[in-house]
Amino acid sequence: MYELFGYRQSGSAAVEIALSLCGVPYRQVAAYSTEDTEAAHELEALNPQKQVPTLRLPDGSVLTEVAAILIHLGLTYPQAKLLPTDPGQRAQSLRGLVYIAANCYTPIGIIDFPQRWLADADEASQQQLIAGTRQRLYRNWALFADQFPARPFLDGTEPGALDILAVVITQWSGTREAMLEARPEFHGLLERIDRHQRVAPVLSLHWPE
Ligand SMILES: N[C@@H](CCC(=O)N[C@@H](CS)C(=O)NCC(=O)O)C(=O)O
Repeated sequence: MYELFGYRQSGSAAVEIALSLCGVPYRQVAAYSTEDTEAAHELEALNPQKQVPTLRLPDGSVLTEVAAILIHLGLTYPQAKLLPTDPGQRAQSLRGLVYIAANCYTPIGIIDFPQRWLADADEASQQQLIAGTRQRLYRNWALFADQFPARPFLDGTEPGALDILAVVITQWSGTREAMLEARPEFHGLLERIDRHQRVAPVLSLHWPE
């Protein structure tokens, strides 16, 4: 059985949504790096970055990196329609997943843990790093909105892996509010994905209205 190491309101919500669409049973383990729990130690043993989502596969192997996990599930369970079947559209979807992981998920780690990048820096310097990273995060989402069209969803007629990752990773650091201002159409798309029946049941467990 799959075993998902995750946490409330974290990136693991995207994997929960995907697993539910795949219709496969899985066990959830609540773990987070800052907690001194048995589950957090187990997470670190599986993933030295001690980050969620971390997915243990039925064969015992371990998958980290949310984009890789979503792509793996999309390829393994095509009936879940996580990835477009058209090769050109699928290529853009893979590009989008990697774009979000690299350009929009990574900044969140800097905002949440500035001391990892500026060890021994004073509070003012850390706040400066956070403010600069936040502006870059909003810029990266605006550029995403400009390059990835909704047809009517990012993955086509129904929300797929790219839609799922976008709605989860925009939950933090004021991204939704920034997009309402900078890219209102994209903000509207995110709200449509939030409410879609393929996404809402699991997403709302993490972010109730
Ligand atoms: N590169 C990873 C990033 C995962 C990540 O940053 N997860 C956050 C939760 S949303 C985390 O576990 N943070 C705790 C930490 O970095 O100590 C991915 O793409 O999946």
